[in-house]
Amino acid sequence: MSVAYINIGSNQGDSHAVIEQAIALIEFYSRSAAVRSDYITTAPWGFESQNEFQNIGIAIDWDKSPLELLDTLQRIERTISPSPHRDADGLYIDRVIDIDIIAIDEEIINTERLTVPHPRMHLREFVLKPMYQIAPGWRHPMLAASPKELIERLGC
Ligand code: PH2
Ligand code: MG
Ligand code: MG
Repeated sequence: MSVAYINIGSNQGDSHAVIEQAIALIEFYSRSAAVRSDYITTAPWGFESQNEFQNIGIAIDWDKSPLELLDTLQRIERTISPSPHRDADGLYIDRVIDIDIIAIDEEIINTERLTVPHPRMHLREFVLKPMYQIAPGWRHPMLAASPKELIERLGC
């Protein structure tokens, strides 16, 4: 059994409602009750848009493989909203729902489909602050730092 740390974001539509729907589906498929952070509201990171994001961090128990978790989360994303997350040039665009694996215990995974810990987690306030709430004792296995230390390094 591992603990999976997941971040869910939305900056289009009824963001809180779709995020709650995503959490309910994740709880159903993981047969686990999510530990959840507060919602955090931030400006879009890495692209221009007037629509602020709502993000939340959750922790769940997961007893299958990391790739089965990725498949499950991608299926939930498509169930909630089939619209793409990037434009034709590969740039970020507004999205109804985005569900990202941030970490699985303190494992390091580097495969074509999945990189864990999430490669940009240490650059993102909307990932680090929820992570600090749900997993203050977790340590980044490559950066050797807790969520609080990563928040301090980022200066947010
Ligand atoms: N997700 C992105 C790009 N930018 N910005 C915020 N504030 N929140 C996000 O979840 C987010 C983002 C790519 O997935
Ligand atoms: Mg994302
Ligand atoms: Mg994503």
